[in-house]
Amino acid sequence: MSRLCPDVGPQPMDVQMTSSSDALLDLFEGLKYDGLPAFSDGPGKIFSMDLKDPRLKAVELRMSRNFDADSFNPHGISTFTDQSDDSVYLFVVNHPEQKSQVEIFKYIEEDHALVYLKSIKHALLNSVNDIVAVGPESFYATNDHYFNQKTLQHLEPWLGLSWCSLVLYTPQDVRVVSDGYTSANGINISPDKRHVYAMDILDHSVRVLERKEDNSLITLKSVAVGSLCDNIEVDQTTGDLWLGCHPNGWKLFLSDPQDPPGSEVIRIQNILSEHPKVSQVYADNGSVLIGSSVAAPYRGKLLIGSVYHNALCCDLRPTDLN
Ligand SMILES: [Ca+2]
Ligand SMILES: [Ca+2]
Repeated sequence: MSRLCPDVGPQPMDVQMTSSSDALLDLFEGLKYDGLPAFSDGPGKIFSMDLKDPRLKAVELRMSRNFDADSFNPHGISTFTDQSDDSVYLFVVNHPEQKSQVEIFKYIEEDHALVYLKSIKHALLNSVNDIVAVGPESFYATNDHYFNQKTLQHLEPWLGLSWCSLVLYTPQDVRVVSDGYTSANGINISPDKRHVYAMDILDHSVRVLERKEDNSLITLKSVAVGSLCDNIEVDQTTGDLWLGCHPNGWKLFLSDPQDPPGSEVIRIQNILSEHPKVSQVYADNGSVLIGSSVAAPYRGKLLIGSVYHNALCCDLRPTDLN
């Protein structure tokens, strides 16, 4: 069984499960991005949704006044929970006027509020797609393009270059930690924080990297996924990867309402083993959900976000639960 979430506006592109006290929430966003159609003229927003509530009600998070909400154009998101005081920090890739920067907020769950802390800009963070937070002010970021100039960015996919990178940002240290990606997209981390997973979307593969003490990353392998996969969610209990994918890149690019792009969700089990299991959990020709970009499992349900559409909530089949 599946249904579209009633009050999540178009383009909940990225989803992040958070856990503070016993409540689990998802945070959503809307995006205007070069090369994709925009569905609203207004600035982007972040929502929370309590998946335990069957009404699937989304609540827009209030942002503190010291943040420039008018130019907010959010893309990838990630959270970090400080174990010392249970503070939750929300990191958001933002593209004001098509530039790239990372915003850090403190998330006050009980008030449905985001307190703006700081914006991070750096020459190495030139075309950020997604981030994974590893400290209150530290993260790994993916760059989906190498060039800064828009015309060259449009050419990049056709040139077959593998010049995109992963960047580590900490207040003391900013550097490229992995390179050779055709276009680096979603990024996430294993539950024990020892492995990082980064999607190379045009290579149809996810790269598995070992994280060292000094935050450097060593490539262990690439796992073929057979689709254009976008964002990565990691099940905190099983360590499985859940990928929101674009089964047809041309349709995504053309975005014809008469022939919309479809949706696909792929799960990878035992990714660190010699024989990872890659399986398709959801597929749709666009008649139910258009342009899936992320999928997050939660207690037998799967929440799928999209670059074009509302969010979709499905019940997982019993065979997909283990
Ligand atoms: Ca993300
Ligand atoms: Ca993405």
